[in-house]
Amino acid sequence: MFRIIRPLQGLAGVMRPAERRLAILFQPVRRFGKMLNSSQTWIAHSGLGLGLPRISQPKRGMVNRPLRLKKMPTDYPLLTGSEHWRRKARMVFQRMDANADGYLTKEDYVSTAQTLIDHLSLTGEKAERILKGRLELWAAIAGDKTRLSAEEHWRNNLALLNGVFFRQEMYRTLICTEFSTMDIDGDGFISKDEHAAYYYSLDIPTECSKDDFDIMDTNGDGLVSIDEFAESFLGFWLTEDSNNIYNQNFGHLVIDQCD
Ligand SMILES: [Ca+2]
Ligand SMILES: [Ca+2]
Repeated sequence: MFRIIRPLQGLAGVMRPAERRLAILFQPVRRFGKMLNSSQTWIAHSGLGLGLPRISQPKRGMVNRPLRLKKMPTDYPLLTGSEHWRRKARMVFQRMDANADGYLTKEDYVSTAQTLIDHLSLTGEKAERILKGRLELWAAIAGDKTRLSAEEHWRNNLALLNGVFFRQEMYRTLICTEFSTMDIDGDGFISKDEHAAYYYSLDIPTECSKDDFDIMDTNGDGLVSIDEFAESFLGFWLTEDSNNIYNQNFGHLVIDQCD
């Protein structure tokens, strides 16, 4: 099993807050240098050469243990980019395109983060963590691009998600970063209020939050753990089944209207 990598220490202490917000504390991408075994050879390498997977190490509030997954990312078939899957990707694009100009930019991610920060009157470390998490998600998908069209967005996602780097390593840090942007108080769980606030920040009707939260909360304890979140994240992004229970889940997706 892989382990969640220890938090990155360093620059935060010597930078001014404004610099810290914009700094991307990424470590160099680890090249995938080992031989693939036979069950992994079907995985495309396409995510490796695009300059995409610059992703930071998990920060505070993250679990320092392997994710407990019923199904590993390598167990999901390669995505084909089906119409259904692209529809999901388009909806995510629309949710993230805060100014609705048809392109995703860093400013969209800053804007959605700021909406959440203002909505909950967050200050200090909490506000900075939310902003930094959103910027890391942007950097992970944008690579060296400054803006993405809807088509570039789904194509980048498809390449990233089918890449061996994502399927074997990067999924953990991406899931942790995404989880961190929803776990606002950093207690290691997403509460119903945190989930609703996340929806609010992406202009998703908050009345959809309860049902989507309950789908993720598989043990019914009223909280979404990172393991429960990881199942929904992978179920959403790595399946093309129109009946998958997580199609209307995973935070920033609502297909059409919730009922
Ligand atoms: Ca929490
Ligand atoms: Ca739970």
